[in-house]
Amino acid sequence: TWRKHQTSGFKDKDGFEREVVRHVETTLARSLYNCDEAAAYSATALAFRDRLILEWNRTQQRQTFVDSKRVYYLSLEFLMGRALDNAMLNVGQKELAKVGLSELGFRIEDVIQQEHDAALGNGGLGRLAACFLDSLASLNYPAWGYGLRYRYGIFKQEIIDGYQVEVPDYWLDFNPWEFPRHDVTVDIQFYGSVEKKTNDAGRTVCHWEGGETVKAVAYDMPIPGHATPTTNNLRLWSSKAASGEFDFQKFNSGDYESSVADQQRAETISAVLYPNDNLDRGKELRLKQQYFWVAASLYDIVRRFKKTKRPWNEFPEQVAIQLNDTHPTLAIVELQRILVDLEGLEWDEAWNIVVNTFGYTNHTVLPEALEKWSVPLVQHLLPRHLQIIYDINLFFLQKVERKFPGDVQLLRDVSIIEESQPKMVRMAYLAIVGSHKVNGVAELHSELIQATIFKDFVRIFGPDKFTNVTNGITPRRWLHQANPRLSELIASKTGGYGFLKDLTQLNQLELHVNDKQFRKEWAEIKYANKVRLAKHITATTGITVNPTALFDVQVKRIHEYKRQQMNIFGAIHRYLTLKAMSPEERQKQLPRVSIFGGKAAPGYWMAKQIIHLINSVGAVINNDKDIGDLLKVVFVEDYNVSKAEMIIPASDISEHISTAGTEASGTSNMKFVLNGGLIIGTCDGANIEITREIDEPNIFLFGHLSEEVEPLRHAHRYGAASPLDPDLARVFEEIEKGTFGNPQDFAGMISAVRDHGDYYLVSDDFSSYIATHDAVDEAYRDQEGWITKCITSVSRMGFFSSDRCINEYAEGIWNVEPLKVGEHA
Ligand code: 26W
Repeated sequence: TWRKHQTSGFKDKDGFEREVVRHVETTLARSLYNCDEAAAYSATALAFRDRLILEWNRTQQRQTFVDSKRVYYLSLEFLMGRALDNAMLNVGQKELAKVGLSELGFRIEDVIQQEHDAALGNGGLGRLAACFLDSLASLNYPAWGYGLRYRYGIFKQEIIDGYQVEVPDYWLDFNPWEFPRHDVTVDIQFYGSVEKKTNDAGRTVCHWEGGETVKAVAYDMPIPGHATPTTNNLRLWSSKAASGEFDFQKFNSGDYESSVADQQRAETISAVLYPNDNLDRGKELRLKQQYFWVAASLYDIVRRFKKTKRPWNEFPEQVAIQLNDTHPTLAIVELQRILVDLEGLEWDEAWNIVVNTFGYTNHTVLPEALEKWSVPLVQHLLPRHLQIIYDINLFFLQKVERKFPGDVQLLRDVSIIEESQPKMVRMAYLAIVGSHKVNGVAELHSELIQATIFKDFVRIFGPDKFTNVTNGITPRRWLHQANPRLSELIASKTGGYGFLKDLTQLNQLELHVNDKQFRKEWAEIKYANKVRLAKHITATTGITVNPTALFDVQVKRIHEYKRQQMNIFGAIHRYLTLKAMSPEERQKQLPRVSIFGGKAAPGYWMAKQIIHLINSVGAVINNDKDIGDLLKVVFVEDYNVSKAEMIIPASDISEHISTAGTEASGTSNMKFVLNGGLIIGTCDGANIEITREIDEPNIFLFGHLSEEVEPLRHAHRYGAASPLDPDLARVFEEIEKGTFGNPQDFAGMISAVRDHGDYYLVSDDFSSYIATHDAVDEAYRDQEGWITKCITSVSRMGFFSSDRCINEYAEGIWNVEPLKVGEHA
């Protein structure tokens, strides 16, 4: 029915083909006779883009006309992946495109594969932002995303001789999905100084003067909702020299080089995504990126509000801004500056508006990830903002002093300014003080931040300011697009594709859990997905894997807290166990493929060592004649969103094995279960809520609990810990013998566990990890029982849709409502 309102789709396959041909012949200036798959992709994408932009325009008009409250999602990362398949499915025209392309001589799968991922993010936080955009549009919320248009996204990973090598990801070569808005620009100021002046009313006002100016240019990407005409906007800012292409004065005076240098300096701001995930390095260029993006976005938001001519006190009724972690926290300061310095509001009135506008989401408890900026750096780059931060802090500390008189320690602890050498601005504290709601991303995580890093703020502001919104994922991309056959099978049992917009409808599957034909098709689909992945593995690594083996997958950023090292130690242990068996005994073992994927931050030495060990272990095991198909170890190069879409549907068991209390949520855990895979995991992040939903018999949990972690670490520090796990000791011995290459290469990984306090408790959890993997084998031998677990789990995953999650934000934090579409054309 929604398509009745949709006026911009292709009427039929012929209409689609005409548009493709037109783009091939005119936009791409090619003849149909030398149109390869790349050109077919470009033309198809352009044809769909034309359609999307019409709906985009209508959506913007509708939202302007209704003028209800809008949501602005500020994120330094949007890990979008490919757009074409998603666009075709969301507008409901993939079938038509498939027929049309085949009549033109192309297979739609091959055409889709031509697209370069938009990889403007590191991992979980960036992909979450992308899922949120999909849900916001699909649910018809008036919402914009704001980010940076990096020229280089996350690097491409190559594995050379077992080592990670980073290659730049230049993705803008041909990007049909963006619309440059050369008329939408904002001048952004840096450096300079602050002058105090008295205005006509006798009031002191601060002027931020001088310094350097850089131009922000808007690039818009249409975000189509699923089965709705709503097409929202993702606005990404690109930096340019403010004075045009050259500074003509410098140019004319013969200073050609420095005029080019100025231009390049400006363009550097949006040049590259910082590849650190969960590590704050305090680089000046990163702070420049943050302010550049935040200032441009706020200017845009304020400009839109001012057009409505409403009084300032209505700002929070019209605007909700969500801070995706602390990266955009300067937005709080910038809005206060706009209101006080530029719009002339009183401090308190302005601050009320600010606090009621912002919400802050925390995504990590790792102390090394909590952002701090040195006061001298902020002073230099943003002198007026530093003054405002000091004032915010002063008024906040006065409030604390009134509530807890004489508690000097508390004042020191909660101060936005850390009294260190040099002094530091604690961005999370600033974000809490400047927001009306603070949320974590899974129940355990939200409890932990309230009990640990933010506990003083709970005392000061009361518990209502803090809340939980458990993460979710979009079932459109992570089921329908990634696993079309499973989606179709589910639709055949649940009465159509309604589950894609109301994921709780999956619960109807449970009625069919004993249906023989259904179970058979279910198993066939999983097998076909494994065959597809097996082919990719062979094509890219030369390793042959048996698709009937148990596929055991861990794909995510490489980090010690995620414990890929424990996984590879476990694989070595399995190898040693197999080697010690007689050939007869070996015959009875279950074949397994241990699949890894993920990028290490370029400067993260230990993570790179882990990748090297995985590859070195694979090189030995995969070529051991005694082992054959019983164990393969594979590292899939360059894990990204489009690889995830292939890998996740092919998994039997996936690993979510972080040290308890360290993984805020995890979102791939949800994707794996939704695609009919089971989980081995710790009691951490969203694993806990997944267990609650799908029930304990359907998940393989192991390891110490989060409340046990501190006592164990303490024991390690004071020499009171249990001795090294004997199986793990045996693994270390084998590495040190040189079985997997030069043991020197892996000495750091071993000593971190054995000699340096085992901070991530690899040894403490190792025996239960191994035992639980044995339980996985046992369960997998019972194929019927396994399939029952998988179907039951999928049927109970409704809670983890990002639609549910976005509705919770909308109700509990933003106070916005969906816009009824079709009413105001
Ligand atoms: C300052 C450097 C930096 C960069 C990125 C610090 C921290 C980050 C992110 C907050 C790290 C991140 O991606 N966190 C992940 O967020 C996901 C979405 O909520 C969660 O599912 C993951 O558990 C969490 O690690």
